Amino acid sequence: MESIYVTRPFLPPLEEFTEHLKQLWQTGIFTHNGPLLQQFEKELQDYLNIEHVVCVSNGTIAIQLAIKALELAGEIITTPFTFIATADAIMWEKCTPVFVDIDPETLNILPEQVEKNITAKTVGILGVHVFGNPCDIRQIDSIARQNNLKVIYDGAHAIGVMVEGKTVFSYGDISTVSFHATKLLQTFEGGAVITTNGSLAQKLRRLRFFGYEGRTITDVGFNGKMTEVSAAMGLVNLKYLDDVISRRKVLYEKYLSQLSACPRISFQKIDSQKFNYSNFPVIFETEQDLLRTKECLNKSNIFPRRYFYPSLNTLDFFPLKRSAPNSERIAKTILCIPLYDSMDEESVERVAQIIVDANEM
Ligand code: T4K
Repeated sequence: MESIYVTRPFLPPLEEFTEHLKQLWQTGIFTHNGPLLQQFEKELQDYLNIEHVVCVSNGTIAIQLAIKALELAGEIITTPFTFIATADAIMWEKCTPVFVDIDPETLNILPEQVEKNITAKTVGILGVHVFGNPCDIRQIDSIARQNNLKVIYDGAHAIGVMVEGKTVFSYGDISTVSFHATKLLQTFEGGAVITTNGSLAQKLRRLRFFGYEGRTITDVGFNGKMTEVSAAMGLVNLKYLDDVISRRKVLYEKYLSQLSACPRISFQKIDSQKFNYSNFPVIFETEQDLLRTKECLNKSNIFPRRYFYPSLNTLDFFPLKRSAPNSERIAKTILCIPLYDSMDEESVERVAQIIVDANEM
């Protein structure tokens, strides 16, 4: 029986990608703000209807670049229910993550917890749009304004998501996204830093490229560039992004209709005008239920993933210790089940049936 993984990358028609490779072979330009990168950034800006998209080598570097560009030094309030990269980026930039609890339904950081944990050392808020579900942007932006804090949104999963008629990336000071192989828009590895602020965008471009402004070195920068091969993949895949999202919607709704009959599981509450169906997380009543279900799926060669486990506030190497009961409980009881555009509907039915059977009692 063929294995079913939590995700598979979207693959465009190979000839559309090799067409771009021919150009690379002709020009010999592989990196350094080349023509394909410029075109990809322009097309992303048009797609998102936003002024500034700065592509980088991955979604982790994107967060680091955002922290650097905003010159944050101190405590950054963030969620413990995220991929480790979010908190790693904070630590690599010599800031301290302050983990505050999440809403157990939306799975996103709670604005009232953010507000409660602001101290004289707080310099910023790093919200994560978990599984593409937008944070409570209005409240977070307003808390930040009142307290003179910067806001970064880690939108690693959130390409294509809209809030109040605008891309989710248009809120806060800077948003970041990942174009990793496992993401809806993939460039092998890749990511972007997105802002509506022109001078910040210029600074992000400088920092991405060793601190150069033209031929002059003006800042301490680093190497965060995206290659032309990645940009080529992005250009091709962007054309298919809406189709990918539509296909995932069909599969997502199929899961939802089949699994809703199961009284012992629940689902993420989505708060978005236009969602992207980036994951299908299932929340169990207990960790035992999760482990039993996972074992049943594994026996049928189906490999879901425990995104995100453990809750980051429980890891010893983060300096500030805080409890976050909602996040700790959710991290122990949530499982992302397979969902990708090339998955067939029979496989969705099979995965859902195994979950229903494992939770009948
Ligand atoms: N912020 C958030 C909230 C994030 O979730 C992430 C990354 C980031 C920031 C940082 O963005 P990047 O620096 O990664 O651009 C995966 C991804 O590596 C990671 O991008 C993602 N989030 C995280 C949630 O998941 P793993 O350890 O689960 O990946 P892996 O290799 O086990 O892959 C999962 C499944 O995908 C496999 O079962 C098979 C399939 N797969 C994977 C790869 C790499 C493929 O079919 N082809 C592939 O090339 O981390």
